[in-house]
Amino acid sequence: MDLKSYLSEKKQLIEAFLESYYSAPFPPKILRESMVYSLSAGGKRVRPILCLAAYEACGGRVEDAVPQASAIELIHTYSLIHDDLPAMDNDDLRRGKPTNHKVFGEGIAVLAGDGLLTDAFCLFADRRFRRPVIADSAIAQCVCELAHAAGSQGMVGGQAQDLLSENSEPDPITLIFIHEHKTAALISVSVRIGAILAGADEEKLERLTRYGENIGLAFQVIDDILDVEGETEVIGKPKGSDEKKKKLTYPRLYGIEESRRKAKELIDASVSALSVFDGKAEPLRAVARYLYERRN
Ligand code: GRG
Repeated sequence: MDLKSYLSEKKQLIEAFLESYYSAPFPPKILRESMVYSLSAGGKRVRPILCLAAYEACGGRVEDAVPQASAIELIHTYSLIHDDLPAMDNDDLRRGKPTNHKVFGEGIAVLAGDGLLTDAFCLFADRRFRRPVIADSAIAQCVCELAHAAGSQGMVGGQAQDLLSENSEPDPITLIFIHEHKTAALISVSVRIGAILAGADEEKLERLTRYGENIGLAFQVIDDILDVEGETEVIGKPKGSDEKKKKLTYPRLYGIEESRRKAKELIDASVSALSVFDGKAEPLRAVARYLYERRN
């Protein structure tokens, strides 16, 4: 399949939706500007694309799940804005542009993140953006799973442990906790949401959960590798920042070669989990391979 066209088509659907969602002005003007600044800064849109690809693999029509998939990107963008704050990673560059607080100030950056996070759930459950093929019960289950994955026992918990582990001795159990919670939880729930919205049966949901958990973890291992080996201009954030902050990462604990081997093993496991699916899951297989080879 032509993955490049697939990714670019889905990215366009998501970006067009997000643009229209925030097209109407609301006061105070700077809050909306700040939210739209980070949202439109050009991320890869991996999480909503995975959600749409899972929806499609379970027999859904991509167009029907675009609003709910886009809501996940609001949560991801909030996490990046907060992650860059001086109290967290204190970064100046994100997605190749000055970070939100560098442009709008810390107070507005915190609130832009809060706004995106909260709006995500409003959008997800909003009847105006729900196609009749999607059941109310599926929306309720997804809202709960999404909140759990983003919250204290998911992404926020992983971020807290990440912060607490700076300058600490390398420890494999803590490393896996951070990666599974900070990064894999949101990626994996994105895949599950696609399946739940499409009304997938237990076996398909279980297989897609396994797929999501494996690529979620692989995604962060590759992110760790890119922080060492990537180019600042390509990765869109300063190279070597993990090392500078003495972060607990795969390369720090295992070295680059072993990290790459681990990432490959996780990607292979994710693709194997899809064995019960037909050709409709081809985009999910291709995305897994693309994530392994990505340069940004
Ligand atoms: C609650 C104050 C407060 C903060 C929470 C949870 C959190 C902030 C941050 C954790 C999120 C984080 C930065 C995870 C790292 C995951 C990661 C690899 C992000 C980069 O994702 P990409 O590559 O980015 O998909 P693009 O720019 O393509 O969207």
